[in-house]
Amino acid sequence: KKICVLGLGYIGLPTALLLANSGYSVTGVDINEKVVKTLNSGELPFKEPGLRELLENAGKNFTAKTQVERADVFIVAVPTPIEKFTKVSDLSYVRLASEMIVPVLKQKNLVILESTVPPGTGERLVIPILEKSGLEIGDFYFAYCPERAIPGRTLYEMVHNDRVVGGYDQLSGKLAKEVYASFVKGEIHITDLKTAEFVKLIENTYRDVNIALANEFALIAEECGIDVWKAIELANRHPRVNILNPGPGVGGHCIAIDPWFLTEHTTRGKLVLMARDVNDYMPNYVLQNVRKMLESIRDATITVFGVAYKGNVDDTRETPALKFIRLAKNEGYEVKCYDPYVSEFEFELCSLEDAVRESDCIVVMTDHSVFKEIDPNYVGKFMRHKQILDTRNIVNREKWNRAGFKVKVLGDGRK
Ligand code: SAJ
Repeated sequence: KKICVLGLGYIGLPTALLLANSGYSVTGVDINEKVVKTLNSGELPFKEPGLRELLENAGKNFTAKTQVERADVFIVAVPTPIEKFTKVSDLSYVRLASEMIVPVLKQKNLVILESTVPPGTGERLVIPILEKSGLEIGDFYFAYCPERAIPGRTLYEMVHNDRVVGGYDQLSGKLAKEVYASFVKGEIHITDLKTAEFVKLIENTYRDVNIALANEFALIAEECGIDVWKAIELANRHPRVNILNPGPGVGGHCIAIDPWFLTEHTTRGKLVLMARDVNDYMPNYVLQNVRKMLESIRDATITVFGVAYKGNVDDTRETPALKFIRLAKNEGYEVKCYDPYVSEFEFELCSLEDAVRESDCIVVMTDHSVFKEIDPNYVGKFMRHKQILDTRNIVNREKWNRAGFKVKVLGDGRK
């Protein structure tokens, strides 16, 4: 059987390679020629543990192209960004991918949408585009099958997580399940189209709201002079309480976006959007803390440790670090960034030494494991003032104190 995967990004590429490794003949399609060339020369367009081995093992079962070809199954895994100002989903890539399938769509083909979309998009937008082929739904099959893998553990989770498959009709659901069953070890649950679209959105909204709650606790604790980290640790000893970690805000291409998709067609969603607001405020709050630490220093320089949106990944999409850096620069601070994972970013990235040279305060924005190993005695030698603000609670306070650093952890309740 032949499968065409449209969109070779963080989800499309691993999915295509898992299918190729399961024996399908897979064509990966991307409108970005650079991605196609990179893959065909045996290289990867981004890092993800285990992906290289999969590409090597796929051999002839996988080729990358810029054009869609005839196939039995089409999987659409293109990005669905959010329009910055209106906060409305941008479905232009989904539209384009669906239109690319139209000329090659045949009877009994199965089209699967994986991209995150507002509930009802499959039926309202995608199926009508596919029907421009002259075929009617029923002549071809359609399913919505969201991905749940977490960047950094994508391949493990793609194989081991349970999956939800939303079929337009029973047969569509059954056929889509068969495709995923070739590599998924978790359970595959069949439901209808719209429910599957909705499920994806409420999963990420659940996480966003819970992170907002942790952040709100940090803000309250700070005012009360309480260490939120200790408080959360104790609260989590309750058998039915599991509070997440406060931090500098929520980034990534899903959690900060999906709550908007969920609410774009409804009159409800106040709680959901209030959580968005809390999380979006966190970079401002980080700056408020930095301002206090730099109060008496003229022409202060800030060193940002980590611009990736979370630990141990190279992804900077929607990273809260970007908002923090922009705000800090607008106040006249010089900002230097260090992130050993990231190679491309809106602002220049420095080596560790250059980033801390003549700096007045380090701000840990990302929980990369390597940051825990940094020697405060070493970086302290380069700095003008030895101060560190840790928004992730990952540095060892005693160790940094011993090296002469003033340490502030976000939410620790200390002035
Ligand atoms: N974060 C916190 N505190 C926490 C946990 C996370 O501040 O306790 C922050 C992270 O630093 C990051 C953001 O939240 O900035 C999101 O990170 P994440 O690790 O929670 O999630 P993502 O965006 O990498 O992946 C999520 C996952 N969804 C859920 O856990 C419900 C993943 O399973 C999805 O597949 C993915 O979104 C997606 O593509 O939808």
